[in-house]
Amino acid sequence: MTVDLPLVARGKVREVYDAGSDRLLLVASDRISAYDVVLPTPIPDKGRVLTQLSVWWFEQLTPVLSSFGASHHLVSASDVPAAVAGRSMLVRRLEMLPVECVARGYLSGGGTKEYERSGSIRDVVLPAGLVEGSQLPAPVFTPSTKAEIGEHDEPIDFPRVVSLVGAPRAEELRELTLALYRRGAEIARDAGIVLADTKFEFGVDASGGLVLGDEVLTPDSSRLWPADAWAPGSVQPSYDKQFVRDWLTSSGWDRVSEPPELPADVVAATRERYVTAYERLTGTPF
Ligand code: Q0Q
Repeated sequence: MTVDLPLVARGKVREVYDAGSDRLLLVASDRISAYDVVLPTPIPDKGRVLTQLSVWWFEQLTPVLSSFGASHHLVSASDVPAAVAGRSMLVRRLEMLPVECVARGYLSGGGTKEYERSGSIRDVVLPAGLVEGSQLPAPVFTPSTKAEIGEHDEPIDFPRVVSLVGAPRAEELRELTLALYRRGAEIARDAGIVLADTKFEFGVDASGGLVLGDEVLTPDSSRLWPADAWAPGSVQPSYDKQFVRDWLTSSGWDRVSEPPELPADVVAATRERYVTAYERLTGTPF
């Protein structure tokens, strides 16, 4: 079953359709990617869980958005085509800003490499002795440019953000990104989940207002770690993708050839992680 609307954009695991002059339809699939590759085996209900999680986060973050005079783009998660019911969002069409607004509360991935090279992340000097997985003294805004689909985003510094969107808006993006991250991290921690980092995308509506777009605080846009397994000093286990990553490693896959199908037990365990994350965060059954 497909969506009978013009396709606007297609990512690894999501599509965007034209739903009218001021509307888009964001559709989340059950596809999962690991090591930057889309795997051949879908995870049942992944699209539905991540969509409903975004819907819930938009509600939780509305007070923070309002305090900045900003809003979010969600119009409806029910007024959508039956073929994609539960895994799609009708949203306001925005003029998207060309900045990936990333907030990091912990040292990981590219942030660790930057710290090991320079003792800082972007323009924030960090204390000595931090290791992979360390909590940062305070969350850091680490923007990047939006790469073409399939390419890696390019890290940029704050002056570059200013050159892209102007100083007032750049400052607003940094402060709002950090405020949204802090609120998300607080809620996640109460659910036993470390929100290590996350990526927000913003746009501007017809009246020039700043609007939070895209998906929000999902396992696909964030690094989520089980809090009870947090142990700085090595790569932390991913809350949602660790079973997949470990099985792929054990399978001997070379990360270059076509990835293998996932076994049923890994699919089931991974589905359970998504459902559990939803139920712990929202306090409601999926
Ligand atoms: C928009 N995307 C992301 C994407 C591929 C999602 C276009 N409210 C909006 C949004 C949103 N969200 C977009 N454009 C205008 N108004 C977001 C990057 C890309 C698949 C899914 N693309």
